[in-house]
Amino acid sequence: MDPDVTILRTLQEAGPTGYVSGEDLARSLKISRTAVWARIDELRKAGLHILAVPNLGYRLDSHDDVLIAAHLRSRLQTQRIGHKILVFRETASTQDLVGKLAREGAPEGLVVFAESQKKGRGRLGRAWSSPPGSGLWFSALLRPPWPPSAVTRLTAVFSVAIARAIEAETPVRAHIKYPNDILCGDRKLCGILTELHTEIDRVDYAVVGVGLNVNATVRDFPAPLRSLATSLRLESGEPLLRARLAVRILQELDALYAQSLAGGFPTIAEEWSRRCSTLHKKITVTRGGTHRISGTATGIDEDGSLLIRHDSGRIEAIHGGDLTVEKP
Ligand code: BT5
Repeated sequence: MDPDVTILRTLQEAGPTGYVSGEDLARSLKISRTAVWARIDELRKAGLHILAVPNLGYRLDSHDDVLIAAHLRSRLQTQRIGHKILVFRETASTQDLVGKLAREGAPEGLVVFAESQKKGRGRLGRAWSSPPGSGLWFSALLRPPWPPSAVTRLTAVFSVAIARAIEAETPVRAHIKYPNDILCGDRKLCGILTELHTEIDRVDYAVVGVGLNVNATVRDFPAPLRSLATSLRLESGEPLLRARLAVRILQELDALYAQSLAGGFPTIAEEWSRRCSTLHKKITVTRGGTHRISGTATGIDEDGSLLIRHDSGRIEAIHGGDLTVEKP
């Protein structure tokens, strides 16, 4: 195991007030005390606050809002998601990075975070605003053994995982809006982007990107977004530790993804429906700019497609598109 992960796990196990001696760390890692010191120094340079007190040892101050791969890894207990984590200070788009690593053969479960993105994107080439340090901008690599038509499930799995994590870690009440948004009231808190690489009738890989506004203030958003977007901080009135939230999201994702692989997607679809604010309402879905489908949203099917009941009673399954709720 990565020595940084072992060091951080040991410091976490000692608790917020406990110290671990350099000698104990050196013994369990089978390296010298000087080498332990060098690792700790690197972790400090990366932004972690680790106290060193003579005769007591090292203590981790858990109130740092930094994203560090070893720190995230040390707190995860997952089967698949996050077995490898990379964190970049700045990148064009985490989607592109993960796509490139996928083509080079990276295994499922890789997660890439960036503190900021220069070319963060949404669907259909739309821009995603990703200013430094204010949110969680990450992409995960998955290789589900599903036909391409079933991959919309992933967007639902991610939506439920994020909604659960927000509920567990914050006082904010968020809800899902089909197909890929998490909102607070009418404002967008999070967007999910599922991109696929397919081979005839199977998925080679899927890259699922998450943009979640965590500590953004109004000024962090570009002017046109200020009336449309929100953040967990704006909603709850206080800043949050992004690493803590990230760990919770990855933990929930791991459990839900495993459940969907084991045939348990219908239960996830039920939870998605309970958390979705746009069901049982008259809606219009616009696809390809002009193609409109109107009816009542009733749920999602086993592939993650939205079920719409037309006035005639006919049920149609659709995926993608932009949804608007009709005013009564
Ligand atoms: C999405 O697209 O909502 C998917 C966004 C996915 C972003 C993540 S960040 C990590 C990974 N790397 C990437 O490059 N992308 C993914 P869509 O439904 O098309 O919504 C895009 C629209 O959301 C834009 O046209 C804006 O109106 C709005 N928007 C842009 N930035 C926003 C932000 N930070 N918060 C709220 N809304 C935003």
